[in-house]
Amino acid sequence: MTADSSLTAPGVEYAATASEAYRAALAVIESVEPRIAAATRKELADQRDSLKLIASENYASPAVLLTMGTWFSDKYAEGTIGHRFYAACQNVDTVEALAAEHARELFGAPYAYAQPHSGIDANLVAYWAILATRIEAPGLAELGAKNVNDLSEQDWEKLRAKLGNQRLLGMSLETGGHLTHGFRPNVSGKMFHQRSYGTDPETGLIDYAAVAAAAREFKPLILVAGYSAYPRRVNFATMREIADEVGATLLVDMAHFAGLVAGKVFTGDEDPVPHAHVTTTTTHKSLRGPRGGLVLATEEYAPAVDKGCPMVLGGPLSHVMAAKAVALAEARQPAFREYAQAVADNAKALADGFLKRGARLVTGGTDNHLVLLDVTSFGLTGRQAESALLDAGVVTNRNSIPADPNGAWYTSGIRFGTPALTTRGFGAAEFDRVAELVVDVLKNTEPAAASTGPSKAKYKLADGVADRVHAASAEILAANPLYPGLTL
Ligand code: DSN
Repeated sequence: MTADSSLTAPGVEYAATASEAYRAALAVIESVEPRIAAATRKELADQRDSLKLIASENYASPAVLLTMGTWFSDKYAEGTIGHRFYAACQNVDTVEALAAEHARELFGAPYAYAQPHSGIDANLVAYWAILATRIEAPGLAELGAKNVNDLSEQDWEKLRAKLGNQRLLGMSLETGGHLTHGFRPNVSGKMFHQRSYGTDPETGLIDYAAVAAAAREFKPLILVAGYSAYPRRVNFATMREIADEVGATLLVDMAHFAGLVAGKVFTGDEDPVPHAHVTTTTTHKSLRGPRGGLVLATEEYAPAVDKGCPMVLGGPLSHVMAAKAVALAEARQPAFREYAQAVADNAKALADGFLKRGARLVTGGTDNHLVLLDVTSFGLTGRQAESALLDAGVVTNRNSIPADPNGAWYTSGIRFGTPALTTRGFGAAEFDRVAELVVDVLKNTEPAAASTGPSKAKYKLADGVADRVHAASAEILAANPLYPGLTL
């Protein structure tokens, strides 16, 4: 085994050992439920054979994936390191402490919490930690109590009402914010009075003066920065100034771009960690780890974040925390910086490839890992474009664009991301070819009438195009294999 588990050039020994491990694991699974073994093999084949451009997906290393398949899965460990509600958690403590240590070192954070099961969980932990620190603790002090259980029913009701009556300002969904930033279908929208800031309708960029004006007027307890479909960088120093001016806590959700922060592509004002009070992330997107979340915090918020379980979370997934530690160790290797820079360079190459072929991009380009294509210029909805691309083996997701005429279900955009294919070894030339193939599909797709009238989902892809694009992408994919040397 080599210490460098880089996926694009793994050592021969690494690939051979991983192959043996997977063959053995699949044989064991096959003996119990062969259909699951077959689906697992098929998933690898499908991932190997498609152009995966979903901005929130990646390919974790065999070391990360294999770490999840162990007996740590069987252990209950509610509580936190050294303070568990169950006995015999000494090895879970080791794992959780290592994951937190790697996260602190990688991101330069005073405190890290490795338990969240997802990005939504990480944000919930963060919200409740902020509420506990800023509302519950002073409320208890005012009432002369140390613990919520010491309050009378009447005082507890008053405090609960206060906890449930706070304000949150975040980026609007249609300009790239996330559901967990206070939107009604998500619990965050039910917990908080929410307002949104958007982007400048002309440039598509965040207008910091408008954010400041909204913050002054709304006076939120929490200002949320971060996005899942905004193709530009954010100045977190300015966001912190805005938060400080109105007495808000700055929460940055870096779920999408954590890999660019870890890889030092985003530094200074663009690195959220030194500026935010609390930073949340997923671990499986550009960070290339297992599915899960992390919370980073200043000393002020750390004690409340540390109570994430049982405050908000169920028992920690110790096997996933172990895999987070492995992935974070990988992200601390020099090769990860090269990877992160390539992710950003490749996004630019993809954007340029679209622009030179006449496509329209939200904000006119990108300077992070994602590109948002406005498919109305092809006369299509996002849903039609997504389906036609999938027919040709190009895996993307439809996404709203600012002032979207087709709403959040059909949408008018397609979001592309470079983290996954960069892991396979794609460079600028390959991403330019990807842009060419995507434009080929979209130019040859037309909306189609449905029997009940025109439908925003129906489309017709011209004959032969899917085969042509499949054949062209098969060549690039073969030249950049997924898990090279891994045979089942
Ligand atoms: N599903 C993630 C994304 O695709 O951006 C966010 O929840």
